[in-house]
Amino acid sequence: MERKWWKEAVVYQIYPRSFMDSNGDGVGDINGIISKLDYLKELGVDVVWLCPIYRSPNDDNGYDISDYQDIMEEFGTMEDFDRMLQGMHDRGIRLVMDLVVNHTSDEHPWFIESRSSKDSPYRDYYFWREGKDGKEPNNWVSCFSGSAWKYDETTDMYYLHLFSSKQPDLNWDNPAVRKDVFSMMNWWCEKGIDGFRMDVISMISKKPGLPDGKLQPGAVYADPGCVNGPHVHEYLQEMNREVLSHYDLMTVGECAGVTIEEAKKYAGADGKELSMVFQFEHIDLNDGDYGKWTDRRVDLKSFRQVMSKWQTELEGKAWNSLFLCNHDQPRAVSRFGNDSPAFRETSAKMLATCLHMMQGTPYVYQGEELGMTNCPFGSLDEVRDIESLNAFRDLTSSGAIAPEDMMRYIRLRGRDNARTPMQWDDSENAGFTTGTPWIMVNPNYKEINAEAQRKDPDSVFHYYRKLIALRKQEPVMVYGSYELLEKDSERLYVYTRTLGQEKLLVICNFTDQETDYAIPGEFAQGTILIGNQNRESVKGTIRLLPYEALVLKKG
Ligand code: TEU
Ligand code: CA
Repeated sequence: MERKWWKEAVVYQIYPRSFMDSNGDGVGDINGIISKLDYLKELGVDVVWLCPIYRSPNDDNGYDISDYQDIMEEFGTMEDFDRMLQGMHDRGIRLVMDLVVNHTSDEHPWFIESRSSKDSPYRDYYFWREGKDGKEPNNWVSCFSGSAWKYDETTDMYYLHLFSSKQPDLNWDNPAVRKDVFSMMNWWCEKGIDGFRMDVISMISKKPGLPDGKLQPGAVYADPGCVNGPHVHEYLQEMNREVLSHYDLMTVGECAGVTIEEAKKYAGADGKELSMVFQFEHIDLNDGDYGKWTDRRVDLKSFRQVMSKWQTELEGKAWNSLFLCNHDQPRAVSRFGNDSPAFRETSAKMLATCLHMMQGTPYVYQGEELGMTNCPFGSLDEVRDIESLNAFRDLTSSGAIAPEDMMRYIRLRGRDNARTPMQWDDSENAGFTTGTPWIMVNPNYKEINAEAQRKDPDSVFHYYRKLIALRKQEPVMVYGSYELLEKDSERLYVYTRTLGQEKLLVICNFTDQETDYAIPGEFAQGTILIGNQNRESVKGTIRLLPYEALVLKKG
């Protein structure tokens, strides 16, 4: 397998609005990030993926961009950005930027021009269509509820927005759009950034003719079926030729709806498109009748089956990215582990072990390295996320979900769980801001914060540090092949990684029950590489503690 720096790296994701506020306005900013670069260095991460910092009216926290080559005023200036990039590079940390080019803001000059008249040279930068029988041009639903079309009086036509109505979709079938996007990307590369995380890149090629989707019984709008469209690979290969291949970059596509077959194209070892993809199959496992708005839990069997499928099927053909949470997801320990005081730290370490020992590039989302949990939002007034707010409005007004149930689902699945301020210390507002934070601070910051954990060698923080450091010492963690053991266990997730003579055995107890496990003979002389309990040695049959994780290296 070809060695690449981005296969050996660990990525840390920063959501700038919630990371660190330097000037007391309650909003995280670039100078705040600069003040925490030594913290990232201490953790040992190699790459930062920075969520959007571009100029934006903030309808979707920066995923609605009005100028790709300028910085959001609340976050700072381009000079601040340049200092941050330099500060990262000085510490051996690379910077991957969020690239949001499926859509722009409706306040982007291209859209303002496009909207102004049917003859505008920018008209075909977006999707404009006539209404049908006084209604929307087709039945597509927006990812943020309601129709994906918005009527615009100026020209008496509708425009397409797969996300909020302030995020009109760019028309990638127009070569001028591609050319402008590519030149913007080259501009950032010339500045010296090290890669891109590509927002909903699997949706850029729409179905020709924009046909109606298949309506589910009782539904008003249908899934647009816009993922992995007919030209997506052609456009990414063009992007690769025009931009990516000219620099030494790490690229990761956010690919909702990606299948194994598609992933082999997006992230194929031939390097024609991207370095790796984010797939969401394990993330979508606990969806229900109303998508994510449910209290279903993920069960170990389906989780293990999905993860194993991606591990084995991409082996040698494409590259995985490994993540359990991000800025759109609830906190990993709350969702996949157990965030009660008794098990929070142990289960957070177990999940980290299970993930970082797999084949692929691991991602740590800010606060995950502290075992930060979901937030007990009291009422809708405390919710900021457009997705949750729109879904609450639609699903409760139609009577589909009772308001108190919906509030409960938001506490379990809402994106704001990931967006509460980073918990730096036990001072007011968790040390995030001296002002009023833009979103509530999780009240558990006195127990869970970076300062306390940096001092405690047994903390989740130091466990992540150790895992990240191990990756540098153990090529088998990066390049070893994966094999699942104990396929039918109700409690344990056990697998091996093998590279030549090197072999690791990874044992994770996903339950709050003690569980016996017989160590396979070939590991009888094994040593403990890492574990979340203070075991000195292991032999024969061991009794695993609740949420215990243990990695043995063949002797
Ligand atoms: O997310 C795309 C996406 O699929 C999510 O919006 C998803 O529908 C939702 O979060 C699941 O709960 C990307 C960004 O990561 C997200 O923050 C943006 O809101 C979105 O694109 C639009 O740019
Ligand atoms: Ca600020």
